[in-house]
Amino acid sequence: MEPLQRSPLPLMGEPFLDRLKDVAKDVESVLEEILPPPTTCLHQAMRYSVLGKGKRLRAFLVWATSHLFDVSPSRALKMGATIELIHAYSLVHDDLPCMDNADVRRGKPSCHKAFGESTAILVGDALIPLAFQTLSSLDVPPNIRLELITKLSQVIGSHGLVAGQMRDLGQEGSHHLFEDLLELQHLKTGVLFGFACEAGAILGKASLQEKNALRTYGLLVGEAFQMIDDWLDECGCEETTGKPLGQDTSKITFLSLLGPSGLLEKAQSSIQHAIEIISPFQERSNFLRNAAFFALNRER
Ligand code: GRG
Repeated sequence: MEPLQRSPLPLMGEPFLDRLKDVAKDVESVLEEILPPPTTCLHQAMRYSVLGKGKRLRAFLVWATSHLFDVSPSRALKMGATIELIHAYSLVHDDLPCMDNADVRRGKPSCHKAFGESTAILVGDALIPLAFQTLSSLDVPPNIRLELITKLSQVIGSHGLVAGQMRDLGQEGSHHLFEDLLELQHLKTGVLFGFACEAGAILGKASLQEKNALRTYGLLVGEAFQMIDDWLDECGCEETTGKPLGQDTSKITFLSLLGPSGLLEKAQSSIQHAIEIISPFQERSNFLRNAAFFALNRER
């Protein structure tokens, strides 16, 4: 496989990576508090699946979009933690033998490998209500809380994440054409990225136009993120990604459909488009611009 020449990181220097790390650390502390203490097997398994090595990029996107509107960091972090709980549930269920059947996640045995299959199902089942409980306790006006709850439930339901998973399992639709695969990955990956960015805007009482623009930015970043995920599955480094390579070789992926250079070209154009969309926010959107470059150039 020819090496993927990804672009140098124009704006993504140490300060950005430090900020990403700082936000991830803060989100981790919020998650520590939200999760029940490890006094039962179920609660131990929940903490095992949520805490640890996640990049927390979705939470970072909430933080960075809410930064555009001077939202208090504590609200943004709680919102980010809510999305990370949902993301963790989707990973636990996706790894199950009846789904993607993956033994390793974030550099350690996946939840069902460590705690058994039935516990892993219940971990996912318990993380969803915990996420909504967290959201419903957010210290914001009731109309904002309701908008966040409504949108999150739409995004993760049978017209969002779950629909994407059905397609991925080959239970619905087809993904032999590029457009079909794009729609599948839009549902499986994009919509949660889009919601993370829209959530920051909702917290910031942004206009409808700003909310739509930021959601579109998130969808495009999610698209490129997934393309790079497909590339890393074949050409990444196991130690850095925290999971075995080649897990998707039997699947139709962006890499198998486009080849490395076509994939890179498409991912770069999505990132370019995402950056254009946020340009009206000027310097305040530098974190978002760097997050887009990070999605493209990441090693894990
Ligand atoms: C409804 C069971 C169910 C699943 C929905 C979201 C999803 C579909 C499955 C999750 C598994 C998966 C491979 C999704 C694609 C998106 C993706 C690349 C996830 C990994 O995200 P990272 O790299 O993970 O941000 P970390 O570990 O950093 O949090």
